[in-house]
Amino acid sequence: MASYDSKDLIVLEGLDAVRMRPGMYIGTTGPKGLHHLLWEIIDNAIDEVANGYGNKVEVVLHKDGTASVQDNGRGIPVSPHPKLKISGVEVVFTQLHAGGKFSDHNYKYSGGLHGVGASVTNALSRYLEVTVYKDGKKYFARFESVEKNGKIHSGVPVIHLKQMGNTTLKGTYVRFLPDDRVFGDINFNFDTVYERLKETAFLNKGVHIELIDERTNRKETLCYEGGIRDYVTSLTIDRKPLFVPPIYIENEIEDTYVSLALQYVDNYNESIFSYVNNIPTPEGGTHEVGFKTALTKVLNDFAKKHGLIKDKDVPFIGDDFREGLVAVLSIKMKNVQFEGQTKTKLGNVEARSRVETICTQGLNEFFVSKKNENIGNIIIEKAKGAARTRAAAKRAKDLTRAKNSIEGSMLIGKLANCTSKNPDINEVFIVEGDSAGGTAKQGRDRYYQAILPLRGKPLNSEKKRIDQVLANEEIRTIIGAIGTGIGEDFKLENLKYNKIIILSDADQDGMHIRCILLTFFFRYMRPLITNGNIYVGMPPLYKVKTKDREWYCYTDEELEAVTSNIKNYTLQRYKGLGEMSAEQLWSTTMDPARRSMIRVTVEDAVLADKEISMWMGDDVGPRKDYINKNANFNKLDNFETFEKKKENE
Ligand code: 1YM
Repeated sequence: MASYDSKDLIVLEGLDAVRMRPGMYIGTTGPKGLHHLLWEIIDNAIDEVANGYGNKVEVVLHKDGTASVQDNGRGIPVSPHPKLKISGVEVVFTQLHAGGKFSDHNYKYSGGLHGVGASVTNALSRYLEVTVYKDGKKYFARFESVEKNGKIHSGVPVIHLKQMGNTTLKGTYVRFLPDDRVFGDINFNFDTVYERLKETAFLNKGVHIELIDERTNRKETLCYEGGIRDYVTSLTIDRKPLFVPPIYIENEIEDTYVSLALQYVDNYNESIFSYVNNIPTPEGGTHEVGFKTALTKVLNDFAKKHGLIKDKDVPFIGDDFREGLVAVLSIKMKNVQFEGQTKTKLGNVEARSRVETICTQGLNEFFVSKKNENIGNIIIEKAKGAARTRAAAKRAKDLTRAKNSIEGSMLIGKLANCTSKNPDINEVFIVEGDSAGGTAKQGRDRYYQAILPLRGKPLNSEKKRIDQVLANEEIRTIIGAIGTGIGEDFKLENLKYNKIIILSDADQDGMHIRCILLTFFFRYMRPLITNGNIYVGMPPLYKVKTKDREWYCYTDEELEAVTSNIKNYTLQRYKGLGEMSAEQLWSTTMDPARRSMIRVTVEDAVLADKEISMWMGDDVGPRKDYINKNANFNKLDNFETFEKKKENE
């Protein structure tokens, strides 16, 4: 049986403090804190192999509730500490912040988020055992939490480090049982451990990590020869990377090691994952600033050098180069200082210039190479899109800011407004095409119906992005006419028309225009949709005429129904609104007593939004299919029909 004496307890006062206030050392005694115990041990093992003293770390979650970690490094020092007169192993597991006390040389990058070390794991365990394989010998030590005079003492060495015989192995094995008196639940979660190890494997290229769950007989092996390159690839694999493989650079300045992997994908997000000494820095900090500065500088230079910036182009800002960027930045340095709300932001000023220098040099080298020129072009193209979006959004914003003065301005020129000033009864028809717009102007009830003709042309090309839509003069006219403003500035009380009715042809172009408008309303004026102000007008598709009667049919089914009962009729198919006379348009489509309209719901708008994304993609096949399946507003399936009354009923 193990034994200990009073002098052991004196050494351990620090650990008792940990037990008294676990929160101060591991944050919480919930699942996060529990897993923290394991991270401390894993971090030590990883530090050892990452420093080149081994290549393998094995983590086991045992049936008895213990967890164990084994590495094949040098083994924790076993010789007595010169001052404390206890073995290195005991120092590591009983002294707070023991890491680095033996030597500062190889152990320079240690220190987790709290930097507390393995002794905290010991302090919060029922027991902890260490086996060291070193210089042909096997050593063993055991620590326990013991009760003496009604007090619990943590991490007491009950078996002092002792030699157990010879071995050909090398490394360290640690096994511990978290204390159920500290943690409510001492069950390790496989997925939590797996995700953490996966991140660790990405950040430490070539290190073999094995996770074994003996409770469920699951076993996972993790090893990434490409390191953070593989990390970036895994992040971009289902997001359409614009080029492969990721750009990769690594270098060192004055004991600061920097590695960077980056790629661009076909979306508009910026995803930078940064780390310092394998610790995530989600709040960023000086190292991220250094990287961003370098990226902006190098790409601007590239664009200039290759004459990619034309006079008409919007000048770039840094953000433009980070649209669609997926990057992992990992640095290792001494004496890290964390700042910020959650202490996950790097504060060291020296990191900024070092990272900037390394990234600038590395990226320049990459883009100077002839074979990478095309990648540079792709990124610049992407950035140009971002710059245009930005400029368009700003224009739209300025426009709405100036909305009070807009009424008399040029922009509103195309709007044929109504006489009434009562928004409750007023309607505006957004009509596709100038000629149909003209017809609608003649056919309307000018007292409460306004007409806004939309030139189809600038909108119906397939490659329209929403930013280009915003830049579009017609859209800006719509914004001005509706009166509410957009985005953050939106104010429903300024709405000038209770009904906003989209009137477009029943063909692909018309469908596209409808989608663009709905997407626009969805993204920038969503309350109009939730409030039920947006409608899609339904012009008839056919006119059936006999000697003494005529019918308008709005769907193929209706046509079928009408024509099955009559003989000797003529059939006119309306290909566009423009083919109708003013009187016909009024009676079939605009007259509230006779027209059919669809009130647009958020679901419809979401669908339109998705469709627009499809349109922007390059893969024409699925896009066409999708449009044909989903974009047919005349199919009515998805819509509530309002005011559906027909002349011929
Ligand atoms: C399963 C956990 O802790 N491995 C480990 C830890 C150390 C060393 C090797 C090590 C470090 C150094 C020299 C050094 C630690 N040593 C210390 C301390 N695996 C695990 N493997 N020799 C061996 O840093 O100089 C702390 S951790 F402080 F004793 F040096």
